[in-house]
Amino acid sequence: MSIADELRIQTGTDRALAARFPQGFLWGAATASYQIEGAVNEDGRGVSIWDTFAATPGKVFQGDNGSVAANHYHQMAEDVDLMAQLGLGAYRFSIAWPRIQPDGRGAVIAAGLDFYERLVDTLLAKGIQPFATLYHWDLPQQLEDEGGWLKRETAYAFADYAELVAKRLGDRVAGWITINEPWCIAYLGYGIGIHAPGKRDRQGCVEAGHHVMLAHGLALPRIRAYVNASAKVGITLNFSPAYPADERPETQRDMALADDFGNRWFTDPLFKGHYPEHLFEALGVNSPTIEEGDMALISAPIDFLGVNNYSRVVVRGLEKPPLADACHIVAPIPGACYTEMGWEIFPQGLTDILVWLHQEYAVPALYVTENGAAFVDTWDGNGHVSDPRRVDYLRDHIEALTKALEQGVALEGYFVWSLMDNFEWAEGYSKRFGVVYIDYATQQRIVKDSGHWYADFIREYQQTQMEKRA
Ligand code: GCO
Repeated sequence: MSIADELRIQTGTDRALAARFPQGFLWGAATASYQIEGAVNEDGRGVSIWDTFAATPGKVFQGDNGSVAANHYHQMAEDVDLMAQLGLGAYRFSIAWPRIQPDGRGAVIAAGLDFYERLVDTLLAKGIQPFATLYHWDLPQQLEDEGGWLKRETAYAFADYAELVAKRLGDRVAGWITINEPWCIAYLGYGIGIHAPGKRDRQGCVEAGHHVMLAHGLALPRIRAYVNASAKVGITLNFSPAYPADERPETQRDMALADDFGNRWFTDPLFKGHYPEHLFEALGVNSPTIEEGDMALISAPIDFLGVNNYSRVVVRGLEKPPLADACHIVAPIPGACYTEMGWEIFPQGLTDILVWLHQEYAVPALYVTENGAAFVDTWDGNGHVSDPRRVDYLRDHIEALTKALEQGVALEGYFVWSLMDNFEWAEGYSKRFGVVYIDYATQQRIVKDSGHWYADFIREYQQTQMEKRA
């Protein structure tokens, strides 16, 4: 920990910040199956689209893949111990569909369900609430071979899979997230092809987006049928709030386009039961095929919305209206600070997106299900990884949450992305997001300064809660 950090803690800044959070606020960390588990050929796991994509030359940085990753499949108990040491109240993980159903439907692998059951029980034994994401991008390859998310059938297969997981874990999992980031699945995976399955098909991209939302809608009642009364069921979306570079009318116009594309594409159907009016036209495509009843399924009430936010975009209007995904995004922004992902550090964006969701959609409950930063971290070979910029990032974003709470936002928890360094999709292992460092050569875990800071902060929070009650 740096001297500056120590001083700040001593002077009570973090304590005062911690005291501003309400009772019962959940402090957690998040991961996803393909990014940490490894063990891709074990216990009958089927092939996922990310195995295939990563094996395709040129798709992932340096040809990295998730076959070993952070070896979490084998070090799960140790990882849960670490979470307990950090004092986490909740852990968000994802379930790998191909571990449960190697072909995406039919035959179920007992060992797959057993693994997640062990994880859930190990968490509960340590007093950590399990939050399970059912789909964080590792689609069984067999389903992709049949058309993947371009096909409606995939949504029905997902609902069957969701039900069988809920049947097994429904009595123990506190939070259920059907799908992680439909926008990334549809646009990055089927639109521009920088994520698995690597398709470049503009029309297909909006069809895929609709089928992913349908999957969510179909799965909701099937999950609810098996979960206990206090469990919450929701979905996680990613947000990139848009800000104007100037006051020209062209800028206002393009900002609205960027907002429809980056934010409203999935919140409008979820909470208003229709897609943004001009979105598909603005993307230069036709509306996806929507069957009768789809929008009612998609907009059925959820218990919470998961918000993933890392950054924002600043838009400068072009002379002629661009396609919604081709607005001029100002970069770099003069004077701004960036993470290793090239994402601007802009905590106010997190406040704004939470307040907007509250005001625009009256979302019943919100969790920040991902927020964090990649920096170049170096391990000193002993017990220390100094990452002062991540400490600042986390503190500033946690402070941004208090500004949303003050405006009446029903925010119930925060999950830092990520618990540990992991396979950062197309960036491979080149980007480290963890508050725990992974030495990939030895699979040793080293808590970074940011992890120690987060643990201290959680402790401060708990103490202030106790004092309030006394
Ligand atoms: C996402 C994914 C995570 C990423 C993280 C950093 O939000 O894109 O959910 O799996 O690793 O966001 O890019």
